[in-house]
Parts: sequence; structure tokens; C-alpha cells
Amino acid sequence: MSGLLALALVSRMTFNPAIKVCQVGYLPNETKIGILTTFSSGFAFIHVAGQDKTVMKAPIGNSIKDPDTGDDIQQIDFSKLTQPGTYVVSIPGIGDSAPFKVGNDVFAHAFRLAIRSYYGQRSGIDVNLAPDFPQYHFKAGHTALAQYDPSSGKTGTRDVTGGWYDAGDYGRYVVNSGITTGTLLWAYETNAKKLAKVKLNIPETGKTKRPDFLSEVKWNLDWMLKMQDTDGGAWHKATTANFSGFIAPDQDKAPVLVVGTGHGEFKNTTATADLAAVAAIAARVFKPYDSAYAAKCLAAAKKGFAWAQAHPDELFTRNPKGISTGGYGDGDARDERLWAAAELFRTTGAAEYQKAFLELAKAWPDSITSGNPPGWPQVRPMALMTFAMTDPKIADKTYQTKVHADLARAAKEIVRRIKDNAYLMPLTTKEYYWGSNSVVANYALMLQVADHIAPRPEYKQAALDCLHYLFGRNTFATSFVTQVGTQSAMNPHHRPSRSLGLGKPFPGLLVGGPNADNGKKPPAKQWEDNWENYRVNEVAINWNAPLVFALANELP
Ligand code: 9MR
Repeated sequence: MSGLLALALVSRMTFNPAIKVCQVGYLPNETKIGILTTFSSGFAFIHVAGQDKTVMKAPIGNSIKDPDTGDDIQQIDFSKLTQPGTYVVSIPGIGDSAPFKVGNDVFAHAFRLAIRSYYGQRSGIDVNLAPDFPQYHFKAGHTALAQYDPSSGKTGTRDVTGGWYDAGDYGRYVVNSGITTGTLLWAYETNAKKLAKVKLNIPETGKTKRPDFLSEVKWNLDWMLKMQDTDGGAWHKATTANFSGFIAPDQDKAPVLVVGTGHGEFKNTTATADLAAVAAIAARVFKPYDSAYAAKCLAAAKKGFAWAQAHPDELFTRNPKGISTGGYGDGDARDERLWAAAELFRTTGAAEYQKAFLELAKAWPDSITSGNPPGWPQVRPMALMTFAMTDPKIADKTYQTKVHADLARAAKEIVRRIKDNAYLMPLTTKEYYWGSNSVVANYALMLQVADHIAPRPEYKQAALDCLHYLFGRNTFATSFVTQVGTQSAMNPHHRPSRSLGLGKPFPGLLVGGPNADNGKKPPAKQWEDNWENYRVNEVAINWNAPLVFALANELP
């Protein structure tokens, strides 16, 4: 046995998953909790990783039942550990936790991997994740002109190359691109000073003055704009007729089709309004770097919104004949129109958009609530949060005050849920559905937006607790983000990873997580690290986006 292998085995043996910690780390001044699922009493000892040196003693708390996992847990509070370093929680007779860091920049590496994962999802261009991950590469896929599917209302071909692959499949869907790209642009906008200088080693690096983060986003934005017809409407998706096998992108030779609703206007309201919302954000965010591009985005946004208002109920609810790729069907386009109106108002300050926003908002008795996080079928929280972040000098004072109050109430309720949950995470029992990990990340986003508007330390702590759950402080003692943490999801449902077959998957991808739609209990246990189980272990661009947002907010 080689020395290295022996060392790897020893460190593996000494990591006992009964002690769950955030495998990325903790900020120096935050509340630091570890979770024990094998009963013990007395004290845990914090050691410097790799040494037997005890730096502090932490009491092991009382046993609590966690109904959503069925686990009996004990919390270990080591908040007093503030000195930067790498540590383990060690309990006599039980063993050590996975190592974790304490420091101001503990999230920087995870942030890089999470945003750079979008480069690894690029369609239509050669991808190579060097210098840090040179083994991860593939040749440009889906480079040919697409064919108009009969459901698009047109014949012939169209250039819809580019953009990001949605998930573990090679489809590209405007609706899901919408919330993804919008969330990433918000991440930039709320952290511009920090993100402007971040280098991502992508093809654009060093070739433009535009920050790398925005170059990555532009790759998908350009694709979204290609999905917009001259009348302003957008088609639903660009996919092959069926999902491909587990092959590399360039091996998928089936024709890409421009797919529409197959009826009425063929373009649809949800896709169009989402595109309009995103293009409106882009018009603000790109302006300092590229005013011509910002103007192009604004024109697309205005045209898209006008189309959506003129065609409020052109709905894509199910796949047209002959198509079996992802649906992203939605029978209600009011929230997408609300979002587009809100972003256009925030960007332009023009009264007509605020009027449309306030008019559309009347459809719901409530505004932001603690039980309604953003998601691809439900972008009303995006609309309301962007209105909350709109310059108070231009926004309707009465409604903005109400939204601020509702957001604060929602944030306090989310904080309360996290404090009451044994694993310090925000999900209610009902929220273990497809992509539940992204729901956790979206709660972090809500807390951080609330914190931007009216800062409170408990919002920030609660958002950090969401990240700690995703990075291993969970019943599986596993980080749900690939290649982040000592023990992370290894087998995502992800075609590029499977086709390369390196053993380890592409880095920085958040897997879907527990999904109790199978009707089994306990809900929080319904996850497995199995690439065939796409219901729990796929990755998706809309799931990574709130993770990027949350991490961006925690960078020093
Ligand atoms: O994220 C989507 C989830 O909300 C739906 O319940 C599920 C079934 O329709 O589809 C998920 O989206 C998938 C998409 O349809 C195709 N690409 C992979 C996506 C993630 O699993």
C-alpha cells in the first residue's frame, strides 16, 4: 500500500459521519454548531486538524428529536472558536468530524466552483476547466442551426446556438434560464464591488474589460435573446425531441428543435415575460461596461413585456406532439409579467411600468411570505424583492413600505423556523420536493435580500445556516455541492460527468437533494447519491444560482 493511500484511508476512517459539520467552514464571528447523531454526554473537543492539540472544549447539548429526518440529535456549540484555522470536532469514543475551516474567506473557493460550473454547462463552445480542473473538458456541442419544430409556428432553421445546458440534460429552456440568469445578475448587482475583480479563467478572461462574472452571464443572455422572435415573443425551448443518452455534448447528433406551444401565437407568455425581466436587469447591470449591449437588452425587455401584456395567456402547459424533454409547464403567467414589470420599472423609472406592476400585484392578497420562496414556476417573490430594492426616490411609497414590512416579517419567520429546526435549516415538512436543496438556497437569498434592505445579524446568521446545511451539516454528513467538502455528492445525474468517467463529477454543482414526492418517510431522508435517480441527484442551473447568490454575499 502506498503511503498516500494509507494516509487517505486513515483520514477516511477517522471521519465519523455521526458528527455533522459544515465541511466548508464558518466565519470567525458566527454561531458555530455541529450536530451529533450518536448519543454522547459531556464534552466535544475541538482539535487543530491533523494534530491532537485541543483548542477548546464544547458542551454536548440535550438530545432533540428531528421529525423530518427521524434523527435524535445533539447540538455542539463551538461559537467561541474564532481563531482562523482548520479544525475537527473530536469526541472520545466516537471519533472526529470532517475537517472545517474558520476564516473570513471560507466561502471563496466554493463560490469560485459554483459560478464556474456555468462555464462547464456551456453549449456551442469548447469547454476546459483548467487551470484548476484541466481533466474536465468537452468539445463544443449542438453547434448546428436548429430546426423549427412544427410547434413553433415556423419552418426552416434558426441560430439558437450558445447558452447553458439546463441540468444533467442538454436541453435549453427559456423559463428556467430566466430565473437562473436573473438570480445571477442580482448576485452581481448586490455585490458588484466584490465580484468585479473576480477572475474565472473562462474564454473571455483578459480579452474584455467586462468582469468575468458578467461575461459568463452574457453567454446565456445572448442565447436567451436569440430565442426572441421579431414580434417580441419568445419560444419555450431549444432541445432535441428526446433526452439523449449519457454521451458527451458533441456526440449528441440529434437535431436541436425550436419548440413552441403548438397553438395560438406559438411563443408563450411565461418564457417571454421571464426573458423581459432578465433583459431589463441586464440593461442596468451591463450599462457601466457596455452601454450598447445594455441598450440592446433594454429594447428586448420592452418588446418582450409589450408582447406578454398583449398575450397574457399564451401558456405552455405540456409538451407538444413528438417532444419529451423537460416541460417547465406553467398555467399562470401573471407572476412572470409582474416580475418583468418590476424589473423594467427598477431599470427605467418609467411610470407605465410601475402602474402595470401595481395593477398586476392586486391579483394576490399578500405580498412576500415566509412560505413562498422563488422558484421557476413562481417568480412573484423575485418581482416583489426587486420592487423592495428599487430606489425609494422613485417607488410608490405606500406599496414599497408594505413590501419592506412583509419581507421583514417573512425573514423573521424564516429565522424562527431555522432556530426551531434541529438541523438549523429552513424547510417545512412539505418542502422536501424536487430540488429541495435549491429551496434552502432560495431561503438564504430571501434572508440576504432582507438584510440588504434593513440589516439584522440574525438574517445573516440564518443565511449562513442554510449554507452549512448544504455543505454537510445534514443527516447525510454530505456536502450537496460536487467536489466541495471532504464527503460530497459523487454521482450526480449529469451527462458530461458520466461521459467523461473520471470518477469525480464536474465541480461546483448543487444536486437536487431530498425529494419526498415518492411518498416515503421521513421526507428529509429521501436522497441517495445515485446518478440514475434524477429525482434527487440531478443538477440544474436554477439550483446553482441562489447558491452563487448566497455565497457571493458571504465573500469578504
Ligand atoms: O426542476 C424541475 C422540477 O421543479 C420539476 O418538478 C421536474 C419535473 O417536471 O422537472 C425539473 O426540471 C428538470 C427539467 O424538466 C429538465 N432538465 C432537468 C431539470 C431538473 O431535474
